[in-house]
Amino acid sequence: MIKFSLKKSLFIFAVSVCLVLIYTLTFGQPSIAQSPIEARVELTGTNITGTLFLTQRNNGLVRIQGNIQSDPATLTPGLHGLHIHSAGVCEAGVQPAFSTTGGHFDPGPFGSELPVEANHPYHLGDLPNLVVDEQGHATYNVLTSRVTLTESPVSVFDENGSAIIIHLLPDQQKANGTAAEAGGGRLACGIISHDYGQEQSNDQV
Ligand SMILES: [Cu+2]
Repeated sequence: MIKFSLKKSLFIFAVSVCLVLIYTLTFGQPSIAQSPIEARVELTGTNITGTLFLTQRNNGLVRIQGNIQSDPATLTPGLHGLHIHSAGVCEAGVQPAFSTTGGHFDPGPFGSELPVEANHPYHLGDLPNLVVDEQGHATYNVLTSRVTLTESPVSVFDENGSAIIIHLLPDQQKANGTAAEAGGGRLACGIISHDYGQEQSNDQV
């Protein structure tokens, strides 16, 4: 009888140890730092302002949406190239303006950011054109599977950050085209920021 109880106690002890071990392995690991799934871009350029909100969905797609206001004499009605560029540094005073953002975001191993025309329109940062109306207003709303906001090999939050650029000309999305055919000069720039802010343009995520 005593022997049986001892066996039983040992069994219960062993089961308890196993349960503690399973619990520790399951819940006790330090959680992997979560990258943000929302981001914001404040675009500025001569007579151009705008805000874009980036939201990563559960399936990994990133929605980029927001509004741009401008003087239509600067940001002319029609199509304008819009891309994610490889560095989060917007400097209007350099020549050419906003060249501090580098080429189009295109991390390796076969990425080619510069010259811009080399891998266009297959850079991960290549996005659909912005459509500007007669008043100089534009609403942008696209989904991309090319980049993430969370930590990944294609995250826009890499070591030097990323920026969004609005170009002078339409992006003709042409392979083996010229830099001008990929949008030409840079009119507005905004750093992709972790700070999503309170306001949202809408909840269409
Ligand atoms: Cu660009």
